[in-house]
Amino acid sequence: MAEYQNIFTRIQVRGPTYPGIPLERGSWARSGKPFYSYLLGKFGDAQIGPIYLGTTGIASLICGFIAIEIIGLNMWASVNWNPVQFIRQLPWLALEPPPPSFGLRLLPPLSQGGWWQIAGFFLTASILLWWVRVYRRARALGLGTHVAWAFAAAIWLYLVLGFFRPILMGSWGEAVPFGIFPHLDWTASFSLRYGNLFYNPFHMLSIVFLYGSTLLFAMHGATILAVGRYGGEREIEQVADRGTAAERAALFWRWTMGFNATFESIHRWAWWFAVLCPLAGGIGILLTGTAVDNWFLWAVKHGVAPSYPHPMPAVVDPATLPGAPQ
Ligand code: 07D
Ligand code: 07D
Repeated sequence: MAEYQNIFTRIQVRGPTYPGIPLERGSWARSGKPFYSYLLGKFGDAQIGPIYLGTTGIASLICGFIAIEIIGLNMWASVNWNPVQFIRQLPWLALEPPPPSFGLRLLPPLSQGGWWQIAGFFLTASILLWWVRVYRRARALGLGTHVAWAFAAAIWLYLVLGFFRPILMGSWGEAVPFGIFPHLDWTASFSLRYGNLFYNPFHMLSIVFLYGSTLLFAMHGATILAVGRYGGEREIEQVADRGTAAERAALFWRWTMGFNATFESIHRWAWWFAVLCPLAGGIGILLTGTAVDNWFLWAVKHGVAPSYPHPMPAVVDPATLPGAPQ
């Protein structure tokens, strides 16, 4: 039978707009009179606002704006301030970190990584301030801080890529450039330089959790949509008080695979899979070039990849011989 398989929400709840629970002292007032949007209601809650600006939120937006501004203006300058070329070439433009010769020097010349450092500083400040906002808003509402800690896992990978690992390697030149395709080129050459990241067990684990997250998300989203007709999307009540929806959903999975998650545990599974993806990934990146220089050779050494016989005698690189031209 035909089923509703559309991404758009079917029902939009309307009534008096909801201002939210009273806030503790010291909080900012919420801004903006709430209103309804039919179009946004197709994707989520139709009520827009009120929004909480707050000190860290505003500071984060300002820092983010400065970072994007520095990145954008540098990219624009790199095409001689030509607006058409800026738009046309945008995905290929970059703001690169300092060259390796500068090591960990702070503030090299602006055109040689100085701007990259300043932009990185403001982007990082913006992300960290946004983290504080997420944490504090959760606390103000009496919530757990699960969202903040999940966000922290992503920030961990971000900081490993652009801050912790470059410091351990002694060079900002190890960090990721700003730019859409340039950061993909960096990713590919990083893998090549360190002997194929596929053989890094933490890259493997990160992929497990990435793929696992999509699988869990698909199973969970589908299950809840399937029992929506029995009120299944009232998930939290059904953690403790299994209605017919929860019973049916559970039985479906017990029938098809013999075991089922619960309305509580599935969210714990989802949270851990999502968090472990960048957490494991960050460990893998931190080890690369610091503890392990070539993941393929590492894998051969540990029996993960086969070692091939050497049909040719080893040749010494003439450049390393005494008397070789420098
Ligand atoms: C859907 C939520 C919305 C977020 C979006 C991203 C920006 C960047 C800035 C032009 C799922 C907003 C993008 C603000 C604009 C400038 C200077 C989240 C959703 C829509 N990557 N990456 C992308 C970032 C790294 C890799 C896209 C950021 C590592 C590969 C986008 C970071 C490595 C591919 C993007 C970061 C890596 C991408 C889509 C930070 C290893 C793709 C992202 C801060 C992990 C894909 C052209 C998306 C693509 C892609 C942003 C880091 C690899 C531009 C902000 C260094 C292989 N990355 N990335 O939807 O299409 O995320 O690239 O660390 O194939 Mg990346
Ligand atoms: C980037 C966390 C930081 C993001 C933050 C967000 C803003 C903007 C704006 C809302 C994504 C900040 C947001 C500033 C907000 C708006 C509008 C999370 C980030 C804080 N790989 N690979 C991974 C696969 C290969 C390589 C992870 C698959 C090749 C490198 C993941 C394949 C080579 C790195 C993964 C594959 C290579 C990775 C990322 C297949 C390239 C990493 C997980 C099928 C030739 C990263 C250990 C993640 C990592 C990473 C998947 C292949 C290189 C699981 C499926 C062999 C260098 N790869 N990869 O959550 O952690 O990222 O590695 O071929 O650094 Mg890989």
